Amino acid sequence: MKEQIISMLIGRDDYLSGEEISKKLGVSRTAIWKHIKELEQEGLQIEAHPKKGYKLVAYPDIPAYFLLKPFLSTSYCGQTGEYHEIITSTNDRAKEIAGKVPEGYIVTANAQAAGRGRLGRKWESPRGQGLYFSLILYPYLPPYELPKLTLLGGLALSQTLEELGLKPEIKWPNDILLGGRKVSGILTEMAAEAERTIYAVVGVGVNIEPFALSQEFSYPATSLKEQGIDTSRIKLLAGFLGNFEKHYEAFKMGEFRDILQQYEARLAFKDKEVKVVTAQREYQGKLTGIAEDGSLIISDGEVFRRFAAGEISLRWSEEG
Ligand code: BT5
Repeated sequence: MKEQIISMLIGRDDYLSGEEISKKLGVSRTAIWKHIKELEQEGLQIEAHPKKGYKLVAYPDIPAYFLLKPFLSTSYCGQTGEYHEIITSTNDRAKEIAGKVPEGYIVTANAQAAGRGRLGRKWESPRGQGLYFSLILYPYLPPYELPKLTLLGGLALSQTLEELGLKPEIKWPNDILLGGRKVSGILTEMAAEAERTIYAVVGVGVNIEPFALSQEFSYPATSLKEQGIDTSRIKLLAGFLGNFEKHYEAFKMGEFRDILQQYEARLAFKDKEVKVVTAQREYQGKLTGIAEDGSLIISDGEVFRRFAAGEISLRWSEEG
């Protein structure tokens, strides 16, 4: 109910009468008033005028879908969703409800108790310090196409950061780097039958504030604050969703080539020596680019090898 009230008040310059709200939501004006008081206790500033009604003046920067409306340019991504003050993992929650909610539904959280990376790794998600969300999609595509969603996510986030004046690079397949340090990671998960995708979940974590890392990181980390950017999580999320939806629509129409080109233009370590570590062994070679199917191409001077996302980690070869 409170979320519905916010959705009605947000993005309006004028007052909305208590009567109109109560009529739309089918509850008494006293009930509305009680909800407004609760919202004020939660940090929203609402002006109440005895005749004119209510007006939302200010609200905290929580990445909740019901605060997105004024910033959203999408037709379905982020138009529905749920917000949690704390959750184990937004990806886990998204997988739980996938199939029961509309496409584009987002699960966002202010903190994650068990944020996850790939291959059982952790994603540190302290309260209020980052943006943590998962986007639920139902692509009508064969499962082998889905790793490309990670690339779409990386491109969309990079472009969102570019709109803030930053110069991100993408460490294939799923890390966004600023000044050579990791500011964001993407975790795409899915459920599929042999030929048919049931759902895909694109989970994104972005560091906003600097925080002390509690574990040894395989890669140096940074945050938007450390890169001189002060942005609201709501605007960042809305920017990402706008860019992502555009690419996703093109991708569903089979237009991946252009996306790939834009992705490659931001590729970290392009034409540099890198080390690729698979479960079985390590390869060293030059990172020459990304193949049509989204896999990574490494050349050791004689042989070109392709690596699919998910099975490897990529290291800057000088890291040792
Ligand atoms: C990733 O995995 O980078 C994917 C991270 C996806 C996180 C989002 S948050 C919302 C959604 N819900 C989830 O539960 N997950 C998604 P990977 O490439 O495996 O990188 C993991 C590694 O990054 C860890 O082993 C650490 O070394 C490092 N790391 C962990 N937390 C970090 C952070 N906050 N900033 C930078 N690096 C971090």
